[in-house]
Amino acid sequence: MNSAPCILALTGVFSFTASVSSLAKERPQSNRNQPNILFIFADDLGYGDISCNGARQISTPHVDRLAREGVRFTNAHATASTSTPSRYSVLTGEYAWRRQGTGVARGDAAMIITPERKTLPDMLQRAGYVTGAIGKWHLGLGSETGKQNWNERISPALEDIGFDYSFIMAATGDRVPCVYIENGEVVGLDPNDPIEVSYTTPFPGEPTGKDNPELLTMPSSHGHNQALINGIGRIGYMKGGKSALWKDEEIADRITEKALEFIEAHQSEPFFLYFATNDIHVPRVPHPRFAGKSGMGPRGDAILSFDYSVGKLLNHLDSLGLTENTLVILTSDNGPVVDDGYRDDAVEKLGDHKPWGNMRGGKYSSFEAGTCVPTLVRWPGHTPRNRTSHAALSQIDLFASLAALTGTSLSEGEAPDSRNELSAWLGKDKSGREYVVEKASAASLLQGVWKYIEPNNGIKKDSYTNTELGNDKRPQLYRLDIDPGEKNNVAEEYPDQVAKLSFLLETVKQRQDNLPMNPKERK
Ligand code: NG6
Ligand code: CA
Repeated sequence: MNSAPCILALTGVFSFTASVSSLAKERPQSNRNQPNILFIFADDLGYGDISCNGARQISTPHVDRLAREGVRFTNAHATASTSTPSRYSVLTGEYAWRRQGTGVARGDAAMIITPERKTLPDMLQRAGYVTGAIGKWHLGLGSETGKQNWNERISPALEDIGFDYSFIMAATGDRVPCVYIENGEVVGLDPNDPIEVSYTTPFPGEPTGKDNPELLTMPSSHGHNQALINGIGRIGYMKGGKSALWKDEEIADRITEKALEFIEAHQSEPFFLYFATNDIHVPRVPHPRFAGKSGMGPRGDAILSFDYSVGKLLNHLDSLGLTENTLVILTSDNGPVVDDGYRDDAVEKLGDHKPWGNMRGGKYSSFEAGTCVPTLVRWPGHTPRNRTSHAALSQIDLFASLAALTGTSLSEGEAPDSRNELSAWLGKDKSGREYVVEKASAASLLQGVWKYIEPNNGIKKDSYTNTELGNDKRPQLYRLDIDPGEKNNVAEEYPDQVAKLSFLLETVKQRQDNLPMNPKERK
């Protein structure tokens, strides 16, 4: 695949600058030509949840602005259909399924990406970027699961894996501890009211969703009956830290405000901001100014809240004069789910809205809606305007593509599964990746119009979330161009395709897919 000449030229300049300045000091001098990178990572936002992808019952004008001013992708994939593995892949450039312990993490999980690992923000630091992570984390903290002392600075934390600044929620909105953590320290903690967290044992005297249902403002539909915080049952038990507890309806504003501050503080150096929203994950508790506004219940209101945050960020770039020099990438960690464990009217008020677009499955699923996520990229002057691209993208490639963009060389073993697909991510190359690997219970491989799902013994449908998981004991093969809803398994009609794709999937698993291991040779 050919990279556009201007990119090659730019890359050359960047490499030269980076290597010269790295001789001078450890952290290379900022290069003002390197674009800022704003990565907006929505949570559980479905392909069909935004109006530029066809939603009619809900309007997302700020997200749509990115589509108008940049490229909208129809075939872009998260590597997994849940959060922790999907985020792991973005930040390490390695498929999460290669490692144990990368499934949906507890709120007291130890750091899943350990300090010796080479991460995307490490790489961008080498390129001279200031790096920040704001919002949902869900990749563990500290060195030992369940052993963090939440009342001291937690170590290791994000600063040890490449982030100069962090303001995060440890895991998810529905997992304790329900506090913000800024640079490893709980924000607003009263030392006289220390925090204790347990994922095994309730704290005597503390209310729980299970024992005190009368205190719940949002009843759960499954699980979510442990610590009872702000009237909402959570996963995990927690005690103390009352002054530090987040207010659910303020999370979007709080993290967006922190993002605006980060951008403003670093406006004159290249910055990388990993902005991971809590919207539209459960519990969906949007600010009162959005409550009831979508007509679709809290799930729809959370989409409005997400769009509002995007608008705040884009307007901020405008007002600081940074729009031209900022690459904005907006995507989601996995596909949509309607009822994800709280009775929040999402099912009742869905109406004709289709969070999964014309695809099958959703979050947790091997079918396409699990990983084919909304994806928009804008870098004025470098991405075409108002372009729709059907190129095959995988978030696994962000690492090597951003390395190419910034002229940063990757060392042996760094981001092992990531390839430079910058030209496709910028809307130039029309075909993109040769194949895409996705993982739910089963692994799938997508190549051209074909999608193969490996045989799997898992249950077919998750009755709690009403999700078709895509599991089948037989191999599955779908032709996505004529069957985007994966309704007709044509594996028996095309045994050669099944053999070809299953072989390719196995070779990827064995890391023998002809990928040159010398990163310089990666395309
Ligand atoms: C599930 C939770 C769900 C959500 C998910 C992780 C229950 C019953 N369900 O176990 O609510 O938290 O984990 O979502 O507890 S993710 O987007 O962070 O992967
Ligand atoms: Ca998610």
